[in-house]
Amino acid sequence: SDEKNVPQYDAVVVGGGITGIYQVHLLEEAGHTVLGIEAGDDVGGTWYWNRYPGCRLDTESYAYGYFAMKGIIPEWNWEERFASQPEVLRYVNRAADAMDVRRLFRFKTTVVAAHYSDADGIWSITLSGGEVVTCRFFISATGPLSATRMPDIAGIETYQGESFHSSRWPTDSEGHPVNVDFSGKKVGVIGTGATGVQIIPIAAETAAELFVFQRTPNWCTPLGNEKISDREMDLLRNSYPTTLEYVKSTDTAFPYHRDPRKGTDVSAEERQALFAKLYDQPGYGIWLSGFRDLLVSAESNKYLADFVADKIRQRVKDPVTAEKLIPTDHPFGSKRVPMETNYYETYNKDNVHLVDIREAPIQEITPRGIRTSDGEYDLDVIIFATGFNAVTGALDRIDIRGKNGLPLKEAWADGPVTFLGLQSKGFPNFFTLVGPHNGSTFCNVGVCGALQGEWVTRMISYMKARGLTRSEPSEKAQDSWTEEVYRDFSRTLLAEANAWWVKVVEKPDGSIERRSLVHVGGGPAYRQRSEQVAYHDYNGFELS
Ligand code: NA7
Repeated sequence: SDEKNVPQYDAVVVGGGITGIYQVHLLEEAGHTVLGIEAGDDVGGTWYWNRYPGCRLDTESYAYGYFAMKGIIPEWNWEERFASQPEVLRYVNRAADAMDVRRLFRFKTTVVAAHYSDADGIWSITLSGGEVVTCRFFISATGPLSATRMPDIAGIETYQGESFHSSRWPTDSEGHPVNVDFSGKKVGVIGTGATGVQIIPIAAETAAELFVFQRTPNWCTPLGNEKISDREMDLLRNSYPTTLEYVKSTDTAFPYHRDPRKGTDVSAEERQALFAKLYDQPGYGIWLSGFRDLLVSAESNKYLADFVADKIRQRVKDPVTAEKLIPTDHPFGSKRVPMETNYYETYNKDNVHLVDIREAPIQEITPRGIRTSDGEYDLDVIIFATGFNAVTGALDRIDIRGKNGLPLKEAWADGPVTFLGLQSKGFPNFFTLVGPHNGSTFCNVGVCGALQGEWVTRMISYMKARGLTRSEPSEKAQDSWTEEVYRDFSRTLLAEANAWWVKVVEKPDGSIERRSLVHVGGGPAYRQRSEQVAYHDYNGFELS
C-alpha cells in the first residue's frame, strides 16, 4: 500500500498561460515533480486564444510580465506602450524558452475530470485522451476569462456565413490563425465589451458595412497607444525593480495611485482639470488614479460620468447615436473600462451602423444574418464578442470532485466559498491561482498571478519539508474570508453593475443579488494577509 500512496507527480498544473507556465517553472525549480496540461498546441493562454484584430494589452506593457525574471529575459524590448496580441504572445514564448518549461507540458490536452481520494490524499486527473495521471497537488491556472460564452440565440446553428467567437479566431488546416478579410463584406459584431471595442474600429476600416449589435453601452476612454523608443526602453528596463515595488503598492497592480482628494470636496474647476488631464493621459489612469471616492460615492462618480458622456457627445457627430453610446445603467468604472482607439469616431463613418438591441431585441439568427424586432440584417460574417463564463467558468467545465465525491459546482452553487481564494473546504490540496475570491484576479494578472505562484510554491515546499501531505482550509477561516469578500464588494459602487466578475443570483422573491467572484479589497492588503498566514504556519489552513 506504500506504493499506492505515492502519486506520479507532486503537482499537476492546468493551463499554459502567463501564470501557469511560471507556476510549473517555480515548482520544478523548487525540486517538485510537475506536469502542465494545456489545451492549445503551445503556451500563451489568453494571448494564444485571443487573435481577433485589434487585440492588445490595456495594461502598460512595461508593467506586465515576469518581474522576478529580470535575470531571465533582460534583453526583452517592448515595441509598443500597450503591446499587441502578437507581441505579448512572443513575450510569453520567449519567457517559456527561458524557463525551458515546454518539456513539462502536455499540449493539445484538456483536463476532463479531477477526483480526490481521501483515503490516500491523492488527486486523479483524467486527460482528454483517456489517460489518468495522479498527483498530490492539483493547481488550476485556467484564467478568469478563458471559457468562451456564446449567446443563447435561436437559430444560431442555422447561419450560413462565417462566424466565430472573438477568442476562437478561425485557423487554417495547420491550426494557425488566419487573417480574416472583411473587405467588401457585411460584418456584424455582437458585444461591446473590451473585446468588441477593440475589434469594431479595425473591422470598420475594411468592411463594406459594419453593424454593431449593442445591448449595453460601456464607459470607454482613450488608450493612447504609442511606440516605445530604444532609449525609453532602456530607461524602463533600468527602473524595473522600482516599477515592481510601485505596482505592488497599488490596489490593482496597475501603475496608478488614486488622487488623495475626494471628488466631492473640490471645486468644479479642480474636478474638470483633473478629468481633462486623466482623459488625455494613456491607459487606465482615468479609472484608477481619479478621486479616491470614485468607486464609493455616487455623487463623485457622476461628476466623472458626466464628463465622459460629454466627450462622447463631442466625438460622435449624430446626437441620437451619441446618446445610445452613453451608459445609463451603471456607474463609471463599475465594469472594466474598455480602452479605445478611435472607437467613438468609428460611428461617424457612413459604413458603420449602431443597432440598439435593447430597443429592438435580436429575435433569431437566420441562415442569412440576424433578425431583430426591426427586421433582418444580411451578414457575410458574424463576430461574437460576447465574453466569457468568467472566473469559475473554466473550472465548471471540469468534473472536479473533492471529499466524498462532492462536485465543486455543487459546493459553489451559491457562489464560491474559499480561504484567500486559493482553497476550498472539502477539496484538499486543490489550489486555484487567479481564481474566485482571490486577490490576484481583480488585478493586473500579468503581475499578480506570478506573485501568487511564488506564494503557492513556498507553501508546497513548506509542506514537503515537514512531511505534510494535506492542506484544507478550516471552516472558520473560509467563512470569514467569504464574508470579507462580499463585504468589501458591497461597500463599493461595483455592486451596482453586472460586470463579468459578478454572479447574479435571483432570489425567491424575484429580487437579484450581485455576488462578487473576486476580492476587491486591494492587492497590498491581500498579499499582506497571505504573508501573515504563511508566517503563522499557514494559519487558516489545516495541514496534516
Ligand atoms: P465582456 O466584457 O463580458 O463583454 C461581453 C459583451 O457581449 C457585452 O457587451 C455584452 O452585453 C455582450 N453580450 C453578451 N451576451 C449577449 C447576448 N446574448 N446578446 C447581446 N449581447 C451580448 O467580454 P469581453 O470579451 O469584451 O471582455 C472581457 C474582458 O477581457 C475585459 O474586461 C478585459 O479585461 C479583457 P451586456 O453588457 O451583457 O448587455
